[in-house]
Amino acid sequence: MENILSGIKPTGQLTLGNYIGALKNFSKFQDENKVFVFIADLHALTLPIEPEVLNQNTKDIVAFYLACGLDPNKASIFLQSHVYEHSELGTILGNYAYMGELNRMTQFKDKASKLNEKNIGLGLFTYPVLMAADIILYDAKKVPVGEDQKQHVELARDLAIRFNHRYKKDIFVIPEPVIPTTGARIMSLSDPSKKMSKSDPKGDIFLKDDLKVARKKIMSAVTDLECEVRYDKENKPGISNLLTIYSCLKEITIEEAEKEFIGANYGTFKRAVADVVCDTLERIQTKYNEYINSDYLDEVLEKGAKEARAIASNTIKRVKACVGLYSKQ
Ligand code: AQP
Repeated sequence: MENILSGIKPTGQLTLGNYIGALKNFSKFQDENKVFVFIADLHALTLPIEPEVLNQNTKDIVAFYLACGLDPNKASIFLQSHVYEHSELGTILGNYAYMGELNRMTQFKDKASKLNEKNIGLGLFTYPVLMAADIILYDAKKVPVGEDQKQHVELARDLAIRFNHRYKKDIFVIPEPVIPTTGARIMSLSDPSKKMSKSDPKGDIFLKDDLKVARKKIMSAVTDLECEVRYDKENKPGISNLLTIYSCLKEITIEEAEKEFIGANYGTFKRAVADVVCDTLERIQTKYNEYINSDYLDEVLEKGAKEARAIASNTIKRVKACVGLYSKQ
C-alpha cells in the first residue's frame, strides 16, 4: 500500500478541468492505497481573495470531494491550514530551495505577469516550496496532478533528493507526478490555446453551473472552419479539446470517440458533448447538494486532520532531529 497525496486550491469555483485532470481520479486510488487529499487553503492566499469567498470555496471543495466519490473512511480529507506541520516544513525547506529555480516556475511567471510588478507577494514566489512540503510530509510516492502542476511536483522531488544528499540519510520519500494520459490539460472553451482555470473564468465550465448554462457554453465553444471531428491539437484545438472532454467523461479513448463522430457535423458532435457534460454535472451536483449544508463536512475535516497529523508530525520530528533542531530526548 503506497501513500498518495493530492490537493486543490480554493481560489475559485471548481471547473470541469479540475474534475477531469484531478478530482475524478482521486477516488480511483483509495481502495488500494493510503490516500491523503487536502484543500490547499494557505496556497489560496497567494493571490488576492475575499475572506468570505475563500471560506465558501473551501467548503465547496470538501463537498465536491465527497460528491466525486472520495470516502472519508478510506481517504483522509483535510485542510492544509489545520495541519501546522505544512507551514513548519515549508519554512525549513525554504532553506534548501534556490531562488533561481523558483524564478523558473511557469505558474509563478504566468501569475506574476498578471500583477503589478511592485505588488507580487512573497507567498506567490515561495508557493512551490510550501507545495513541496505538502507532498513530502506524507511520504507520498505518487502525486496525481494535471499537466500544469508537473513542474511543481518535480521541484518537490529535487528538494527531497537534495535534502537527503545533504544529510546523507533517506529522510524523505522521493515523490513523482502521476499525470492522466488524456485530460491532463483541459482548455478554455472560448480560447482553446489557454488552460481552463478557476482563477481565469473565461471559457470555463464550472461544476456548479446550471445545466442549461453549461449546455450553452458547449454549444458556443470555439471550433474551426472545417467540418470534421478529428483530433489534431495543433490545427483543430477546439475540436480536440471537446473530444478530450467527451472521451474522458465517457471513459473511452480518443480514437473511439473519433469513430463515433465520423461524418457527423459540429452541431451533432457538440450536442453529444453537452449531454455527457450535463449528465456528469447533474450527478455531481445532486450529491454536492446533499453535503454542502451538513455538519458532516466538519466531521470529515476533523477526522482527516487527525489522521494527517499522525503522519505529518512524525516526518517533522525526523526532519528536526536530522537538521539539528534541539528537542528534549
Ligand atoms: N484545465 C485543467 N485541465 C486538467 N487539469 C487541471 N487542473 C487544473 N486545471 C486543469 C488540475 O487540478 C488540480 C487542482 O489545481 P490547483 O487548484 O492546485 O491549481 P491549478 O493547477 O493552478 O488549477 P487552476 O484551476 O488553474 O487554479 P488557479 O486558477 O487558482 O491557478 C491540479 O492537479 C491541476 O493540475
